[in-house]
Amino acid sequence: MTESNDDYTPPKVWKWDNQEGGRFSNINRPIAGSTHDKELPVGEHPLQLYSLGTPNGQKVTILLEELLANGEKGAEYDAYLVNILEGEQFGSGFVEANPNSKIPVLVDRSGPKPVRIFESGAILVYLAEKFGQFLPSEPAARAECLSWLFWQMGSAPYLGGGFGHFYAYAPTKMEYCIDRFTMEVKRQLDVLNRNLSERKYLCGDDYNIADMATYSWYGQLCMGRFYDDPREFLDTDSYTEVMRWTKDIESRPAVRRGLRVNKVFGPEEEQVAERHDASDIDKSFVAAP
Ligand SMILES: N[C@@H](CCC(=O)N[C@@H](CS)C(=O)NCC(=O)O)C(=O)O
Repeated sequence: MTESNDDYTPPKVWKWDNQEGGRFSNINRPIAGSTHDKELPVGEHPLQLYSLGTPNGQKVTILLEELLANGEKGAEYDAYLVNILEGEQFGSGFVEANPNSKIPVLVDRSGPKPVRIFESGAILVYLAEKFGQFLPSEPAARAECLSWLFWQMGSAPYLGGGFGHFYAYAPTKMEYCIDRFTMEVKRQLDVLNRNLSERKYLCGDDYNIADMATYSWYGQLCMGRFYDDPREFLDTDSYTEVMRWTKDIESRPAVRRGLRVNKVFGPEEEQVAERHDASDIDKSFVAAP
């Protein structure tokens, strides 16, 4: 990699020199498939989650905790930690469950044959349909929910892979890249803000999987939880409806529980590296004085 962009002309054929730098340089690779043999562990619950407490992982644990809070015993789950910085997503068992080598992955072992689901949006739809909750069945309401869910799935890579990468992780600060993705992220926040100025939740009066997915990214962004806290830079407080909605969602006990699962960064007392029982999360809440 050259330090300055001014003297770079792309070669005829790109070659992997494994030197691009940045926080994820030791796991980035241009080929798919596994790098080593490793089976996935299997716990005792019907649902097995292999994940990490990033927004893509948290949206799933929020839904699981919401389902459990509503009394769905079949939503009991084991949440195993996948350390992506150590390359655990390239183990053979993980790749069998997700050929794309990214967290989160869910394996449903409640039926005669295990069912694997990868892509966080697909996991949310699968669970919502399995339990008949948080995804409306009436066609127009369902279409609105899926529209916002897919909006999040399509938009977040601009926030994470674009803005977050160039603002916080890239080895040098490049104005062109930061400007381009800041513009897009602020536009996305404005899309949300306008929608939420007319509705309590993204799709109307009811909270659903589109809110869980979008809160995990944009709500937590507005709380300064990642990318070196860019709240001032993005002027997130000015998106008042997004802030109102974020605080409403954060007031839900199941959300606060889901946020802690597979978390291995942030305040130590909020970290629950693995969840195999409700008590694993209970222990992480400091008792009120
Ligand atoms: N579209 C995927 C994205 C998942 C994703 O990007 N996961 C990241 C962590 S948030 C990951 O596993 N990265 C590991 C890698 O890129 O090797 C989803 O929503 O499930």
